[in-house]
Amino acid sequence: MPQLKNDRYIRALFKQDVDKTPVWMMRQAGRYLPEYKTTREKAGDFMSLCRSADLACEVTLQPLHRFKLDAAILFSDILTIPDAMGLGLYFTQDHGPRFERPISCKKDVDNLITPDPEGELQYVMNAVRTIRRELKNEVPLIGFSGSPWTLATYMVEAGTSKSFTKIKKMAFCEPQILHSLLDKLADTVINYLNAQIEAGAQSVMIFDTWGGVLSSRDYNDFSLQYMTKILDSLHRSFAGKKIPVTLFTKNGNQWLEQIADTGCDCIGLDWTIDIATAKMRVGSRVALQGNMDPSMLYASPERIKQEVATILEGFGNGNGHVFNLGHGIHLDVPPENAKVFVDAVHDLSVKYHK
Ligand code: 1CP
Repeated sequence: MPQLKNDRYIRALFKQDVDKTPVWMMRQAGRYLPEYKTTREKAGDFMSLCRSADLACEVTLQPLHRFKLDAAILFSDILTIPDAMGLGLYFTQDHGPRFERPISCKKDVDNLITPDPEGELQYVMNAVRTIRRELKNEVPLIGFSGSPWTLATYMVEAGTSKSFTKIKKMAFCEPQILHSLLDKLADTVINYLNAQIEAGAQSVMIFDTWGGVLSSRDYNDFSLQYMTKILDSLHRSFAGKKIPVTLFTKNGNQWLEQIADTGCDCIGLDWTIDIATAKMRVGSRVALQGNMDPSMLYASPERIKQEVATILEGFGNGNGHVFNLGHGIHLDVPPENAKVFVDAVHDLSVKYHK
């Protein structure tokens, strides 16, 4: 296996020495980049962009041509899984995802197909293979999936939600139906992420975007236990290389200790927690990813640099920090500000790695 030219991101996830703190941005490929909009127009619509290995590869690499990012992330979406399970994904005018056939009863769950990652989801694996070839071992490729709970919210709510009433009604009135859905999703995610690793993903991340809407008692039952099941069955090394896994529960700060107990390598932090506090609580056990407020990218270059410096100082000396935003980059952020951010992480972090 050829060596990565820049392996800072992988080394940081294993808490090994690095020369600078590695950085990437959630949603780094997307609508804030004019070149993304051009490629998306060429593709016609969002899912056609995801289904074309060449175009998905093109947009994956676009942010890497502009910024000195330490990792690439597969261009795809978490909703490829429910789509492949037969729910009929489509995007409405305002780009919100919707499903033609949402889940509302036991029969719907029983009828779900278990997708074959090299069948219905082969377009994702083809994108991974194409991106790996084109990356030429410059930086690692991150594969990803939604968590079972987060995928289930879209499948039961029929799209995005603010109050999550349909899925919570199912959770509290017919929990056995929801558990059978979550269990099927966990099995599907295991197959999907393992296939991404076999296709070339060098690290994987699980996005539990909506885990934070659960009560402190329900989080383990409906979200964390299924992520733990996934972690227990993922390839943790492949082709002689260890594969690090990051878990990100947005609004999940109250559960950092439990998340670290799953055996993940890294916890993704949103911006609401002080990284020094997070490090004190779990930093001896796992690496931490995060955690600048994405809206800070609207600020002046000076303010962005100051915020990066504060977060670096909060983490302090020692290994195990991957710099990132606390959630996805906003679509109206000036790309120049993203460059200021990435460069600041590299420039200002050298002193913590001597
Ligand atoms: O082109 C467009 O306008 C479509 C917008 C878009 C993009 C750029 C969607 C639809 N998905 C994506 C790409 C995407 N989605 C990536 C690409 C890799 C990257 O550069 O980071 C990733 C990792 C995702 C993951 C994703 N999709 C999540 C989890 C991460 C998060 O942001 O919390 C979620 C919740 C989704 C659902 C989704 N897909 C698209 C939209 C607009 C949404 C959010 C809908 C909602 O608010 O509920």
